[in-house]
Amino acid sequence: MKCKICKDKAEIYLRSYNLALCREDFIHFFERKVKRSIEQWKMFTRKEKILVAVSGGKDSLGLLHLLGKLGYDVTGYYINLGIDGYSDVSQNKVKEFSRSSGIMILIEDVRVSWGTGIGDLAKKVRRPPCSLCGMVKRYLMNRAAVEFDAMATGHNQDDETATLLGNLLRWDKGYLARQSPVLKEKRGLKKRVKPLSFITERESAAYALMEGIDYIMEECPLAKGATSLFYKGILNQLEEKMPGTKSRFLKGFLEYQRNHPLIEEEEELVACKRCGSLTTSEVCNFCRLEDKIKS
Ligand code: Q46
Ligand code: ZN
Repeated sequence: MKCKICKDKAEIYLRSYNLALCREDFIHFFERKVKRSIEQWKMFTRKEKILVAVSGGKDSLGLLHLLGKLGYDVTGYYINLGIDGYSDVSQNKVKEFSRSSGIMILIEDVRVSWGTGIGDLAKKVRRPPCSLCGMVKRYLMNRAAVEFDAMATGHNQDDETATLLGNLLRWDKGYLARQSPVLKEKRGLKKRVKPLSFITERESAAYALMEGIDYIMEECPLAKGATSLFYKGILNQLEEKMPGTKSRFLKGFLEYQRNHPLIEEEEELVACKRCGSLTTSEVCNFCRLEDKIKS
């Protein structure tokens, strides 16, 4: 197969676009697509300081690499969650990326303050690991983002469509109202952006490989059985039969949401007695977790 643009040997075929591209033209296509999302959704400008959450995986490292390449003011942020056989490998990938790219990455390790990783902790407090992990990551990320203008994550189109499907199946209006590539700065939380919202998992993996990014290929072992993986499987089956389904699903929702905005019911927020972050109760979930660990 030949590249549609330069007629050289194609390296990748994108079925939903019916487009075959060589390495160079794919990289160009990918970068243009992300840049367009950043501009169309007014995510950020070159004057803003962006904190990019990285996990060591293809999406987040690819995003940090790309934003650095496009000349944005980026810093990475990595949390070592103390997950056996996974976190230390991913941290090494992150460190190596920082060394070779020259992009600074701030590193935090939950074991330093808690003496244990997220898996053990979840057992102790009897919560599903991903729900605990999500809460901890959000809190630490918000805290780290204080000196930045926005925080970016590497969620791709596959992640976003799986989340959308889950939220729709539960008719979770609160989450649906907040599902967007950009969440403006609000109530003590920095602006949150997802520049890879319209990039497929496959495109993201191809970009990381073609750009020579060394990332962790394994998935987090605690993700096993997560409903999001089940939704991804179902969406992949739909995509297989009807190419373009995921993209239409997500774009259609965002378009509808733009014309008929769901109004998020806002609970009243107060400052957490311990840490001062905004929360719905006297003491925030994170501080309550720390209290439990100490006791
Ligand atoms: S890191 Fe944490 Fe994920 Fe692992 S425990 Fe679940 S939420 S799967 S993105
Ligand atoms: Zn608190």
